[in-house]
This record gives sequence, C-alpha cells and structure tokens, in this order.
Amino acid sequence: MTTPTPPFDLSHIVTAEQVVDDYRTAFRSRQASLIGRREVLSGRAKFGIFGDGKEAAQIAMAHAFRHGDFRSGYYRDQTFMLALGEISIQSFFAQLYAHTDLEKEPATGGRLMNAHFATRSLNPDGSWRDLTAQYNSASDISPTAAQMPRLVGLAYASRLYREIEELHQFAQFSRNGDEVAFGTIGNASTAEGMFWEAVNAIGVLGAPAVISIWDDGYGISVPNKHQMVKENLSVLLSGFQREGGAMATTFTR
Ligand SMILES: Cc1ncc(C[n+]2csc(CCOP(=O)(O)OP(=O)(O)O)c2C)c(N)n1
Ligand SMILES: [Mg+2]
Repeated sequence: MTTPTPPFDLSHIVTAEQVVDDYRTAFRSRQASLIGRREVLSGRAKFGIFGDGKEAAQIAMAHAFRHGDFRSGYYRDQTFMLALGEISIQSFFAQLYAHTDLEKEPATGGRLMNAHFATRSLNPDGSWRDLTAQYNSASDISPTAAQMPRLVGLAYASRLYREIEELHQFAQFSRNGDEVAFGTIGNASTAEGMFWEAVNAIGVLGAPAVISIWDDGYGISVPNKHQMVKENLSVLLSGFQREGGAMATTFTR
C-alpha cells in the first residue's frame, strides 16, 4: 500500500493528531450549538445564543493565543473557549441552565446569559493569580460593542508594561508587555461608535491587539445593508491600514 503524497507537506507545522484534535473540538462545539438550541426552543432552557459557523476561525485564533494574552469578546466565542480548555461542554450547558454552583459554572455562577465567558484573575482567598501563566478572558458584558474600549485598555496596558520600567516588578500581570489582546465583535455591532474609536485608538497608540469580526451578514434579523455604508467591512477598514510601515507611535517587541 502506498501512502498518497499530499500537494504540500505541512507536517512541520501541524501534525495529523492536531488536525484530528481540532476537528473533534469543532464537531463537539457544533453539536453543543445544535443541542443547546433545541433545549431553548423546546423550553428546557430560558434563553440561548450559540457559536455555530465560526468553528474553524476560532480554532485558528486559539492556536495563536498564548498564556498571558487576554480576550475581550462576545457571545459567539464558544469554540475559542472550548479550544483553549477554558470551558467544557459540561460548564457550557451548566451556564445555559443558569446553574448557580461556581464549581459547575465558573464564569458567572449562572448570573449572566449563556455564552458570557470569563476566566478568574483572583484565587478564592482574594490574592492575585499569575495571569502570565494562564489564558485570560475579561468577563463578557451584554451591551454589544462594549468589549471594545476594554480591548483598548488591555492592549495599551501591555505597551505601558513594555515601556515603563517601574511596572516590571508586577510580574504576575505581564511579561514585560509581551502579550496580545484579542478582541471579537459581530458585524452589526461594528456600526457603533465604540468600535471605530477603539480601532483608531489601537492604531494611534500602537497597542498590541488583534480584532476578529464574525460577519454573518446580520444583526439579529437586520441585514448589513441597513446598518453599514458598505456591506464589506474589510473595505471600510482598509483606510486604517499602515502606509509604508509608518505608524503614529512605534515600539519594538
Ligand atoms: C447596545 C446594545 N443594543 C442592542 C442589543 C441587543 N442585541 C443583542 S445581540 C444584537 C445583534 C448583534 O449582531 P452582531 O453584532 O452582528 O452579532 P451576531 O449576533 O450576528 O454575531 C443586538 C441588537 C444589545 N445587547 N446591546
Ligand atoms: Mg451578525
């Protein structure tokens, strides 16, 4: 039996085991979406919102995310959180059923709607955890786009940790600024002013952030054409691109 030769040998980048593992995560996440939606529509859970359709992009994002990095995102990020191991299928459904036991639903103890993610920065005794040794997610909040100003703050903090020597003593918060803040937002929410202010501020400040827009063409039932001047967000954002490598502020990593 001969082994078929692939057109590109990617084995130095990704192993077959990793591909299968990623597929398993995506498949489990999709099933959680389908089963969760059924639970809501049949009245067994009060409200639900799910992340189907974004599995592949979020698995790729999880591969780039490192310990010490921060997420400031919204309710579509279940696959990303699953891929990081920061939620489980069990805790995802515990949140859907508003389970108040923090052991079962560690993000919010059933206080928030489902798919509102968060990691803990404090130990039970109130002391700080070492945030550089864990994946961090700020706590999701309900107003759409409200995660964006916080993304600016998280990213700008890393830049300050790079440049201000006195901050280096706080080694449990930052590895001398060598982190990235990852933001996620829905297409319709980019119609809000906070989004554009955040994109502009991140560029001006030279703050290390990555923004992913999950564009499904709709905000609830309203199509993009009723919310955005141009339906293609990449076209709208292209004006922010750096020209000739010039930035308002420069820094070195
Ligand atoms: C400030 C604010 N206005 C309205 C809402 C109600 N709301 C919740 S989700 C949503 C649609 C968001 O659409 P989009 O940003 O495209 O995200 P998607 O759910 O499509 O991924 C709206 C209007 C809200 N949560 N906050
Ligand atoms: Mg949308």
